[in-house]
Amino acid sequence: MARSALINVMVQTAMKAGRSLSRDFGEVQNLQVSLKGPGDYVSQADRKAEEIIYNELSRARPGYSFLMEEGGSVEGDDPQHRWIVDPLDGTTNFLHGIPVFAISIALERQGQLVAGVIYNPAMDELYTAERGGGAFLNDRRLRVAARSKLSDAVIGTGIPHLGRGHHGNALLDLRNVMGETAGIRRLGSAALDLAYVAAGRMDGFWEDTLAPWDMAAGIVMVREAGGFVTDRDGGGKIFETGKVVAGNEAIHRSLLKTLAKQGR
Ligand code: 2AM
Ligand code: CA
Ligand code: CA
Ligand code: CA
Repeated sequence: MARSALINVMVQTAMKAGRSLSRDFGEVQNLQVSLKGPGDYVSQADRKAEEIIYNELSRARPGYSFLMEEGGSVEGDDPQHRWIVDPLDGTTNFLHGIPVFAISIALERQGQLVAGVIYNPAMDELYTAERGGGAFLNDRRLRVAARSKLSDAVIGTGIPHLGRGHHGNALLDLRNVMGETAGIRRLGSAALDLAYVAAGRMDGFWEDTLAPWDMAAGIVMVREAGGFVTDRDGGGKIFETGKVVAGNEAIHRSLLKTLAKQGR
């Protein structure tokens, strides 16, 4: 498989940040950790990986803008291009020694998502996608799962810790979807949830209260694997609402319907 120059830059960057995360994963007990909000931890590992990504991408594509989880927005001279970066998606897993975490890098051109790379260094799984060029896991072309019935489907979700007593809506959704599927999975990394949908490992995924950096690369991945990704109303306001629903065409449609049910 021949990778484009753009994907190569993103892959080299993600791998370099991945080596940094792998080193830190080997000695998580020594990392300094702080709390940004309820259940939202950040460690030196997140910050180091983000610095590597920022430096590498700035050098390879001078002037591009950035939106990063830890560093926020950086306006470049080139307002047409923006990197959307989560240096460590799944920090809670990482800090607990659970090898389910990833680096997520996406590129927006004139407001359109055009490329995504998601890398889980602990499993050495590299997901790449470029608009119009398909999605890949390492060298293998990806395709969303073919299951069409929600009752056969394994569906991923996430339940953010928003503080005591603030889980009501997520629990109602969970109850509505759970009864209609073959199983629910909760990986703890939205980027990997979307990558798994692209790979056909999970049939669908939904989550509320996500940020652009959690989803950007995953959205490209699922679409390039033939899947559908929208907000909860079936529209394109995913970043604006922070709500995402993904799957193949049939599962995506069924999920939207189930999530719209009474009691929510
Ligand atoms: P993070 O590890 O980069 O913070 C898990 O469901 C997803 O939600 C992950 O992508 C995780 O990203 C994100 N997340 C973790 N804590 C969160 C919180 N308190 N609010 C919203 N999202 C959160
Ligand atoms: Ca975080
Ligand atoms: Ca994240
Ligand atoms: Ca993060």
